Amino acid sequence: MRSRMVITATVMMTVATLAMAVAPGVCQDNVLLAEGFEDGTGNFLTMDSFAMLSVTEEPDEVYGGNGSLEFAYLQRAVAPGEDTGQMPGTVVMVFDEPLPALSGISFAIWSAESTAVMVVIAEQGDGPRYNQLIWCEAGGWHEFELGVDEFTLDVDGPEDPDGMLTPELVGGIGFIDVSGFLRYLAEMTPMISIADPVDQILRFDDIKILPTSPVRSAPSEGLIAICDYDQPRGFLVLGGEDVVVSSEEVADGGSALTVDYQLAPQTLLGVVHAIAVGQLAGATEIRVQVACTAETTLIMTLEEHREEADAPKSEYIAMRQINAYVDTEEIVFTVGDFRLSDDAHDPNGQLDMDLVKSIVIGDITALISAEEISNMLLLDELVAAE
Ligand SMILES: [Ca+2]
Ligand SMILES: [Ca+2]
Ligand SMILES: [Ca+2]
Repeated sequence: MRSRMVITATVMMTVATLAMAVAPGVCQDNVLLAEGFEDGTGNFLTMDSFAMLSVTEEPDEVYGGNGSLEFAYLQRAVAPGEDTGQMPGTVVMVFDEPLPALSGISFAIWSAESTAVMVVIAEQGDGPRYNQLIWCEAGGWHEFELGVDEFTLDVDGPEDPDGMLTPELVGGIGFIDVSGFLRYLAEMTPMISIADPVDQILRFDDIKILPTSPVRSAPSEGLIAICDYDQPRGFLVLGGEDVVVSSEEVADGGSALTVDYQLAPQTLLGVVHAIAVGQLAGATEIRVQVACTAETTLIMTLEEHREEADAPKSEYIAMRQINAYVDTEEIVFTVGDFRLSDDAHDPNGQLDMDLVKSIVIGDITALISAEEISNMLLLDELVAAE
């Protein structure tokens, strides 16, 4: 998404510019910096000149203590290169000083409209950017703890000379409501349903910058973990109408992702996962657990990263027909199952797993049948296997 590149670049250049001394942060043994919005909006800035940044003290709106940050803006499409003063849904927490021990971040977030938020950590200047997607379902507080090592380098941005995030160079953390880009995409293609612009509120509280990252269970031998869906992070949901994202407990003690939605004729819904380029090196197949309540034509698309700017996308597609109301089954796509999509181009004409930068799992039933679809799609344990 080239629009995302332009916007995150602008955000992070602004972060670097604004990384100046404001108020000293709270320092505890296990916390590098804490912000609970008990005394104003802290070191938060918005990149949206039409947005309102304030502290709410309404008891039923506050997560902890007496105050929470409230960020109100018009959720609307944002086009590539749009004026920096008009970046909808973008806030930044600026650090007073570098935090060399930065390893994780925890926070609580509340959203009036269900949306994906991209958390961005960037190195100063026009430095490399690292992203992590979280899903904020409307109407309740969600708690996240993210390890810096789980963030993915944005390959559409500047390269990172040393190949890893350097905490000493981080000037702040950005939060971007991704719906601005999704609305822009929806304007570009009739396959993605678009909602009218809407007044949106994000609330934040209890933000902690941590010297530790959460411990996650390691994947089994020979497997590369992509998304376990135990928490709503690592993906975004694109398209569909009346979309409700939830989770369902499964036997392994974790959770599966469930997405309820309607599809108008000739539209689709996709669950989009960002992949660190190189992560799938050596993989020969992709596996995912799937169930659905309507017979579904499921697609999986893999997109390769291209170094050349403005190169046509190299996108590969595989398809599978899934029966309704069958127990969760594991779907396996081997490299040989994928075909270059019609409007795509690949210089070497073959799918290179080590170049894959995104995986989309989509329901194209309404695109093919031209009928209205009501479905619940369950996904779990998206992994690659060697
Ligand atoms: Ca608070
Ligand atoms: Ca799971
Ligand atoms: Ca290729």
